[in-house]
Amino acid sequence: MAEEKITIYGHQASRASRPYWLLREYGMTINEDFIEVDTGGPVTGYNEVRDTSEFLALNPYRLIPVMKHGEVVLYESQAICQYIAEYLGGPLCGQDLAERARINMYGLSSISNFEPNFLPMVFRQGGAEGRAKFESNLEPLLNALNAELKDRDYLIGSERGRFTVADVMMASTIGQYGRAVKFDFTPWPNVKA
Ligand SMILES: N[C@@H](CCC(=O)N[C@@H](CS)C(=O)NCC(=O)O)C(=O)O
Repeated sequence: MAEEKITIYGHQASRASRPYWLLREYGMTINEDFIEVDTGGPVTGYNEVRDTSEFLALNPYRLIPVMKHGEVVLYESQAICQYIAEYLGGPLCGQDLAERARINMYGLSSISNFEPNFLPMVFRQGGAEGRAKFESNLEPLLNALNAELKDRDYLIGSERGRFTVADVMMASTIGQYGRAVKFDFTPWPNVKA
C-alpha cells in the first residue's frame, strides 16, 4: 500500500467536497495530512490544471474530483470516498461484505436517483416549470429514503445505525444541493434529520 499522501484534484465548491468532507471526518487536515490540488472553478476562478497532460493522464474525461494515492488513481467522487474509507478504516467504513455492498448501493443511489433531480435545480434548469418537475420526481425517492431511515439515525448498521461513508455520500448529494436550492425537506423528517 502506498505511503504517499492522498491527493485530491478538485476545488472545494465541486463534487470534490465529498472526499474533502470524509477526510476531515477522519481528523485529517488539508495540505498537511492530504493534498488539495485546486483545479479552479466557479468560486476560485478557472485555471489550467485540467488541461495539463498530467491531469488528463489521470482522468481522460477531464472531470473532477480525481484522487491519486501512490499507484492508485480514481475518478468518480463516490468511488473515491469508498476507497478513502476502506483505506483509513474504522467505523466509517463497511465492517463486512454486506455493509460494504450496501455502502456502495447508497453511493450509486445518491448519484443515480437523487443527483439528476437536485443538480438541475441548482442551475435553475427549466425555470419554475423545471423546478416543479424535479420536485415531483423527487417526491417518491424521498418517500423511499424517509422510509429506509425510519427509527434510524444513519443508513448503515444495526438498530439506529452508525455514521459511515454512506451518510457522507448521500448527505453530500441531497443535503448540499438541497441547501443550495432551499429545498423544503419538512415532509421527510427522517431525511431532514
Ligand atoms: N459523476 C462524477 C461527476 C464529475 C463531474 O461532473 N465533475 C464536474 C465538477 S463537480 C466537472 O468536472 N465539470 C467540468 C468542469 O468543471 O470543467 C463524480 O461524481 O465525480
